[in-house]
Amino acid sequence: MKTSHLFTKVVGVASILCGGSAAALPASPSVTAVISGGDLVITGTEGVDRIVVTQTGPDTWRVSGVGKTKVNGVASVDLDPVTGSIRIDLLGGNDGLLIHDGTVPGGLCVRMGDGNDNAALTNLIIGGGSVLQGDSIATEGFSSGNLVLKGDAGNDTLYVNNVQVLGIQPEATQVASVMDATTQGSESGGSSCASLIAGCDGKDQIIIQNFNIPNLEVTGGAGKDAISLQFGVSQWLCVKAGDDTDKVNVNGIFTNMLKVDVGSSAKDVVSVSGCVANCARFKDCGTKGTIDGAVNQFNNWSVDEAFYHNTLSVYSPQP
Ligand SMILES: [Ca+2]
Ligand SMILES: [Ca+2]
Ligand SMILES: [Ca+2]
Repeated sequence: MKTSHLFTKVVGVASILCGGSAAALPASPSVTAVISGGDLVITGTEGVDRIVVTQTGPDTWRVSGVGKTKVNGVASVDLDPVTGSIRIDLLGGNDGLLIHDGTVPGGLCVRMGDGNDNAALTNLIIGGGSVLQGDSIATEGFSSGNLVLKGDAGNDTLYVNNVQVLGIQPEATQVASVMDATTQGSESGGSSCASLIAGCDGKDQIIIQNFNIPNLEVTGGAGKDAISLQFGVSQWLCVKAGDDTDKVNVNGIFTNMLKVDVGSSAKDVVSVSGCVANCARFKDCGTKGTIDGAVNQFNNWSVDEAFYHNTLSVYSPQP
C-alpha cells in the first residue's frame, strides 16, 4: 500500500514538473462549456453553479463563472462558432444563471435541475436560423427556433425579459388543434411547436415581460406558484398553474388564443387586465378560485363556473 501511495505521489509531482496533463491531477468540479456540432453545450455540477452567458461576437459566446464557479477550470471562456442551439443543464444545487444580450441561431434549452435556482433571460432573440442540432433538442420536443426553460424541482425563480422567439408559425387550423391538445395535454406541454417555460415542482416565481413568443406554454407545476406575464405578443398563450394554491397575473397581452387554467386546489387567484384576444378561456379545476380584471377585449370568451368570485371585465366588440 505504501509503495503504491508513494508511486502515485511521484507520478503526480512528475506531471507538474513536466507540465504534464491536468488529467493526472484531481480536477476541482467545474462547469463545462463546449461546442458540439455548432451547439453551445453547458453542463453544471451537482453543486452550486453560478454563470453568465452572453454573445461577444457574430458567432462567439462567452461563458463566465461568478464567485467560486469556474468554467472549464478557468474564470471565463469564449467559444465559437455557435451556429445552432444553446443547451444548458446546471444539474443539482442552488444554481444561478443569467443569459443576456444575444441572438441564438437555433433554439435555447435550459434545465436548472434540482435545487432552488434563479434563472434570468434578458435581451435575447431566439431562432431565425434554419439550423437546429443536437439530440436533446429533439427530446425536449421543440421545433426550429423555440425556447425551453425548466426550473425543475425546488423553489425556483424564472425571469424572462425582452425575449423574442422567431421560427415556425403554425397554420390557423393547427392553432385550434394545439389549443385542444393543450386543454387535455400533460403538464409538460401540448405542442411540438410551443415554447415552454416551466417551474415544475416547488414554490416557483415566474415573471415573463416584454416578449414576442409565437406559441408559449407556461406551467407552474405542483407547489404554490406566482406567475406573472406582462406586455407580450403571442399567437397563442397557455398558462397552467398546476396543483396547489397559485396566483396568476396576465396584463397587457395581445394574442389570438389565451388560455389560463388553474389546478385542483382551492382559492387560486387569477387577475387579467388590458388583454386583447380573439379567443379566451379561463378554467378552474379546483374550488373557490377568484378571477378579476378590467379593460379586456375578447371576441369569444368563457369563464369556468368553478371560479367562485368573478369580476372579470370584458368588452366584446360587435362583429
Ligand atoms: Ca448545479
Ligand atoms: Ca430547481
Ligand atoms: Ca402550482
